[in-house]
Amino acid sequence: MSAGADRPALRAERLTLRELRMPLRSPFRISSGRMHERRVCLLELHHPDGPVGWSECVAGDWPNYSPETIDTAWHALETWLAPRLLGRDLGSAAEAAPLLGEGIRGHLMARASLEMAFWELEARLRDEPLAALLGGERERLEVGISIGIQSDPEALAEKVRAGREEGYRRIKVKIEPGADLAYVAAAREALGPDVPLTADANQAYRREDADHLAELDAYGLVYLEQPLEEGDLLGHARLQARLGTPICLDESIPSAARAADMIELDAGRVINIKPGRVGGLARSVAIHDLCRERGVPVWCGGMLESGVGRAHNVALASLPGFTMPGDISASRRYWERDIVEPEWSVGPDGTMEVPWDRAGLGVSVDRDRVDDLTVRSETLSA
Ligand code: OSB
Ligand code: MG
Repeated sequence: MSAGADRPALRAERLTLRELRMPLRSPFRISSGRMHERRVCLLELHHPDGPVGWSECVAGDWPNYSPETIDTAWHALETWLAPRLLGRDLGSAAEAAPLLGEGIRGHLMARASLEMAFWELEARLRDEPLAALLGGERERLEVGISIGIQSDPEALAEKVRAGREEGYRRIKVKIEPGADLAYVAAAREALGPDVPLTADANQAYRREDADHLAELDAYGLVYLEQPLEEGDLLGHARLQARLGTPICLDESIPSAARAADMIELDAGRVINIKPGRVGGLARSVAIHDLCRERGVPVWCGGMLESGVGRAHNVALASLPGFTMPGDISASRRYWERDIVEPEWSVGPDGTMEVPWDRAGLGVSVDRDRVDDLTVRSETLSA
């Protein structure tokens, strides 16, 4: 698609990077680490005529979920990525991902953040919701929550019950060796047999743990997320053959090609798509399209995003292949106060509205709030 005569070209002259410190309402623990506060990396892409595109880089403080961190992403953006796209006319944001991938290995979260800012900028220039630009259809999304590892099964049961009372359509609990069977049992007991429950190990198990993991079959999980190391597709295939519970891959899937391998090997039967992990929205849509064609359900994951990253996830999750509830919870589950207006909210029926009536993200960025939370910023120019 090329820019129409009445629409300015998709182009950015400057990129502002900001690091915000946002305290989490409660600490979040996964098998490889605990987070008390989120170091949020925000991108603001400036079109020469004034419009801006916002996005968020989901890389963490520490390389425990993936090798990237906010600091490596900042470095990649300023050194290799922004110079490649600033000052350049793009026909559409779909051109960004291939340009950012040429001769660059990895750094998918950094690449994703810049790519996503171009999508938002294009949506603003076209005066269309981001969901429309991506091919979204849903008016409302069914959403779930992800509950970190708790001190004991009783504490988890309490959180699970509270999540359910808020209406969430699916409850996911984090597990690790030593905090698994009894915890999942307590969660299942708290929910009763019919509420969708899942568990996420964030790679904490080894192939030798297959017998142990097979005991999870007793709890009727919708899926078991990322039990083994990210590179171990063969191990996941062997484990899947031993389990009644479907495996869902998260960290293992950076691309549509790897998703195709998963399907061919039967290394997993569900995919958690996180645009940050896979290098952006175009690559997310490619995984979605492949999975849809092959009958593999997908859902949209989360990385404890601020309201800006959440907006991108909401738009993506409105595509028709996202048939399972995502990790897209209300702003107030994470933050005392979010950086967008209105904040993201979830109805008592566990659904979130896709903002079809507003262009771009569908929410506005609260600049005063952003300024208050910013600890460093840098503007890069073409
Ligand atoms: O594996 O899905 C994960 C948070 C940080 C790192 C990894 C993961 C998560 C979550 C949070 O589960 C989901 C959310 O943002 O609500
Ligand atoms: Mg996960």
